[in-house]
Amino acid sequence: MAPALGTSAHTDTFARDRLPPPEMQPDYLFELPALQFPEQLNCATELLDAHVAQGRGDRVCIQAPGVRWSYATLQDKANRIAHVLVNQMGLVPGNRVLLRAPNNPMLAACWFGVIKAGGIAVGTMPMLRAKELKQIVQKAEVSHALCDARLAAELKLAAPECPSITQMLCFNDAGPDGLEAAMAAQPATFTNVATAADDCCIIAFTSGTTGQPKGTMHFHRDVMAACLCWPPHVLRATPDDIFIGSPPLAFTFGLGGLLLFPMSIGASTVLLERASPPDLIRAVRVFSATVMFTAPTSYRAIAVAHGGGTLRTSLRKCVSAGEALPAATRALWKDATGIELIDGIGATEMLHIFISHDDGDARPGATGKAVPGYVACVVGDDGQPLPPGQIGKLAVKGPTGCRYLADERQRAYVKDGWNLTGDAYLMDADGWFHYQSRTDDMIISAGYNIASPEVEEALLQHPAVAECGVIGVVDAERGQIVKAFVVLRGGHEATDGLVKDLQDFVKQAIAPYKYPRAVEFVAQLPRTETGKLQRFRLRSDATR
Ligand code: 3UK
Repeated sequence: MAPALGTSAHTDTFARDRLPPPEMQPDYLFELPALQFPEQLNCATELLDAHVAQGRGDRVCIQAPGVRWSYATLQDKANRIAHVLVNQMGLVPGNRVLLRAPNNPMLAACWFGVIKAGGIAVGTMPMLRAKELKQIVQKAEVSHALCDARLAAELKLAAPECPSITQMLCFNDAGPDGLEAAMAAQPATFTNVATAADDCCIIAFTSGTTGQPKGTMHFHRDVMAACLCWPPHVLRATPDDIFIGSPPLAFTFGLGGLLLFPMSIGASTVLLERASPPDLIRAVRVFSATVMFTAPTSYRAIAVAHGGGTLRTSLRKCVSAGEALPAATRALWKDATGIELIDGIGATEMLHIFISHDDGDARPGATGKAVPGYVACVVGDDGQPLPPGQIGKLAVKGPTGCRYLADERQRAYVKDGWNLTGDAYLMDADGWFHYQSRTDDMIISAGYNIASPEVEEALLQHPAVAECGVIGVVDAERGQIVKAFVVLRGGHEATDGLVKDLQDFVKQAIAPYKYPRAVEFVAQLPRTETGKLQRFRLRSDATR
C-alpha cells in the first residue's frame, strides 16, 4: 500500500488531486536502508545544495561546449531562477512549469529552479511540434513556461490553444526581456520550499499506444530512490567520473543518467545540444568523459563507423537502454572499446532502470536481474507468476512506480500491485530476464517510442491517402522502423515521388522522427467485421 501522504507544501493541489486512488497504485518497496525517507524532502536540496553546504561547491558540476559550471555556480543560477518564478512570474508550489530546450546548462538550472520553488517540472522533447506540445500543456494544465529562445517558435504556435500558460520566459536570450536579465535582478540565495517527500516534482510524458500522451507523476522521494537503487548498486560511478550521453533531459533516461545520477554523487556531467553518434564520440574526447549513456543504435553506429579498429577513449562505463540491446551490438562495442556494455530496462512509469546487470557480469541477449530495491517476475494472462523459461508479461515493483495523471490506462499498467511494462519477457532458471518483444502496438525505433495511430492520423491528412495502417518492422540498425501500408485515393499513382511526399508530410505534421521510413502501397487493409484495423495481420504480412 502507498504510505500515508506527508504534509504537502503544494498550495496548488492539481497533482495530488489527480493521483490514481491508493488501490490503483502499485505496491511500493522501501526495504533498502537508504530508502528511509523523512516526511519533508526537497530533492534539489539533496542533489545540489548539500554539495555546496558540505564544502564541494567548487567542484565541476556541468560542462558544455564553452561552459564549465561548479556546483556553486549552478546553485546561484537555480536560486535566481526560483526567485524569478516566484517573484516575477507568480509561481505557487504545485504549479506546472513547461521546460523546452536541447540538453544544455541553462535547462539544468531551470529544472533545479522549478524544483527548489516547489513547482512541478514538465520536460518536453526539443523535437515536439505545436500539436504535441498542446496535448501536454492541456493535460498537465501547465501555467508557466521556460523555453530556449531558439525553440520558442513552435511553442508560440501552440500558444493560442494553451490558455493555461499565463507566464513564459525565454533563456539563452541576451535581450532585456530574457530569463537571464530577470535573473540578474534577483538574489543568489533561495530557501527551498519544504515539500513533502511525496509531493509531485515531475510529470514525465510518454506517448501511449493511442497517441494521446500519458503523464507519469513522480515525487521528490522517487527522484532520490532512483539515485539510490541502480546507480550505487550497478553503475558504481565515483565523484571523479565525467558523465556524457545523448538522451534528452525530458526523457527520464536522460534526466537520471545525465543530471540526477552524476549530481547525487558530486560528479560532473557534460550536456550536449547535438549528440548524434559522431558528435557524441567527438565530445567524449574533448571532455575526457568516463561514463556514457545512449541507445543501442548509437553504440552500434559509433562502433561501425570505426570500421572494426580499436577505439581508445577515456570511457570506462557505457550504459545502454531505451530498447533491447542486440547481442551483436554488445559484441561490436566490446571489440571496438574493450568495454562490456551495461544494459538496463527502464520505463518512464518507473522513472529509471529496474532490471540490469553490472559490467563484470553480462549475459549476451539478456537484460539482467532485478536491480536491488526492485523485484520482478514474469506473469501469465491470469496474473500469476510463470515458471522459469516461459514467456509472459514483465511485472515489477520497487520504491518507484506508475502513477498516471488522471488516466484510465492506469488500470492496464498496474494490476494487483505490480507494474506491467507492456513487455514480453522470460526469466531463466538463474533469475536473468530475457526480452522478447512489446506486447502492444508501440513502435520503438532508435530508442524513440512511436505510437502507430498517431502516424496513421498524420498520414490520413494527406490528400492522396485513402486508408493506412502503421506498424513497426524489424530493422538491423534501429531495432524497428515505422512502416506504413497505404491505400491510395483514386487518381493518385504509387510512385517513389509520392513516398517521399508522404514522408515529408508526416515530418511537418508531427515530430520528424515519427515519419514512416518504409511505405508500401496496397489495394486494401485487413479489417475486422466492425471495421477495426488488424495491425497484427499487417505485422505477419510484413515478416512473411
Ligand atoms: C523498452 C527496453 C529492452 C521496453 C527508459 C531507461 O525506455 C525508457 O522508457 P520509455 O517509457 O520506454 C519503456 C519501454 O522501452 N525498453 C527500455 N529499455 C530496454 N527494452 N531492453 C532494454 N534495455 O519496452 C520498456 O517497457 O520510453 C529506459 C531509463 C528510463 C527510461 N524512461
